[in-house]
Amino acid sequence: METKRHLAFDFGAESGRAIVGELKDGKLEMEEIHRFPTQSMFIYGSLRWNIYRFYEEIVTGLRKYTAKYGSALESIGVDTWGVDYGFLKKDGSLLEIPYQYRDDRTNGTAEIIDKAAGNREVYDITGIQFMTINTLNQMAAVKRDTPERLEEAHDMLFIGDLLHYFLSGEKAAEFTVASTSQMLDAFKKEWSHELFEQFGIPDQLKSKIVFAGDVIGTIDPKLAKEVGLNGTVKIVAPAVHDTASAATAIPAEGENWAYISSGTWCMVGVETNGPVINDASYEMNISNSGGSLGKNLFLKNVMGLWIIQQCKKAWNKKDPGLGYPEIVEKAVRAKPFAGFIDPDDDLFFAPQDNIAAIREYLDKTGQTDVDTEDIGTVARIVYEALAFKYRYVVDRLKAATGQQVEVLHIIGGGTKNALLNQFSANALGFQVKAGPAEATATGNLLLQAYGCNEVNSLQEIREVVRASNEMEVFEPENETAGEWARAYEQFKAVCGL
Ligand code: ADP
Ligand code: LRH
Repeated sequence: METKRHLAFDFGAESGRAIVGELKDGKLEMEEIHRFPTQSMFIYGSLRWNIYRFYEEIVTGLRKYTAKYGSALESIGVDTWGVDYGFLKKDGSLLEIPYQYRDDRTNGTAEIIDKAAGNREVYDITGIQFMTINTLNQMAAVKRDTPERLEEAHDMLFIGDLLHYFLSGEKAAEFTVASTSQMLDAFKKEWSHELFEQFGIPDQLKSKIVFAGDVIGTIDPKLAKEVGLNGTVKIVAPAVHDTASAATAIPAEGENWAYISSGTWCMVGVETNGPVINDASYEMNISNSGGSLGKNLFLKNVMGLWIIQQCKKAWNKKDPGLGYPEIVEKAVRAKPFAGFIDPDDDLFFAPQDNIAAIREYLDKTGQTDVDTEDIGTVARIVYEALAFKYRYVVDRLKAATGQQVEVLHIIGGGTKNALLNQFSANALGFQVKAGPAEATATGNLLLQAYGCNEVNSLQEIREVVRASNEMEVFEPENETAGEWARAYEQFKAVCGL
């Protein structure tokens, strides 16, 4: 039988990778052929994404593919973080360098949104958690500061969609990533005409919505030739939102499970068959992020491993060789429950110096005796805080949906941290199943395979994921259960939750 290979480009906020996938006997064989840092840059006094470098990394990935596998490739698909976009001018070129969602231009936009449309109305339409990173906030900033840009812009494409456009010339907004904008009608799965009108966003920015598995186009023939590809290479939309591609690849069976897509952000959620928009979900500020193949991702963003990434940057100035495994090792040896922080405090969103931010948080909450010079202590505080926050969010997801949760699936790069997996089981008091670490690329590849008719349903996709990956199981530790329960109460008290 002819081999069909797919190539996933998965861009995270910290790193990106190109992964080849091939379905064989009900299993997905994967190979990473290219990895590169992503990360944003300061330019023109603002934080932006170097989008043409991302494009070049894709071209490098394609070259590495042909060097190893030859000229035949069935399809490619790109997934990235949500909310960020690029504007195109009428002639199809980029209007400006795309902004990074942590840029401070969105300061003050929460008030603008509430005033213009009313938070409850925005939530009832979109079902999306209020966060200043949302595309709607970015639009409010553009309208306030540079309204002429909105007039000049002919198209708005999310980062992954923009990369698909660079590769194929086709303009489309994939549903899962478009849903993160807070500009989509969650039930109709279409742009919200009301919100576009209320915010004065021009209609031309409503790019055509496509769904995961749809064939968007083909790689530009000149580019294909340049990198050594032969014939037509399809661009098949994965869930362009990385979290939704990752959720596709949750190796879950049955009901009563929750998940964490663990990376720069930790997205804590349950899967539902449709949007859950009610008083409780509004009060708790929970998102209904679009899922693939008809699913809805009822989830909350937790600040995630971003905090430790930023600490690592600071530690690496003194000790460039310090990697994540060494940081985890130091945390293992540090004293438990030395201090408590709320990972979602604004202090940690975009600090100049995250260790100073942790110090400030500890001081303002009266925890002045914690040694923030000690790497293990700081890392352990962060990992414990994440585990506590997972517990806090899972309790809220259960309350808002009435769903039971008996097992937690953790997927994504964060699963490589066994200590955090164990802490999560301890904080939640039930079993944690960890893996796959490359869930996002796995989901991306299997959605491409779905688009090429090699698998036919979400159920089949998850069977393939289970057959192809070993999960690591973490049970709550009985001997520390009392300590974790007491510490959780302390965490909530200190953090005012
Ligand atoms: P993103 O896609 O958002 O860039 P990833 O899913 O690649 O993020 O996850 C990266 C994070 O996973 C790192 O910031 C780090 O905290 C964690 N991580 C990766 N490898 C390890 C490891 N070997 N030990 C502990 N943590 C790790
Ligand atoms: C995770 C993620 C998350 C979004 C954020 C911008 O990578 O896509 O789901 O909220 O980035």
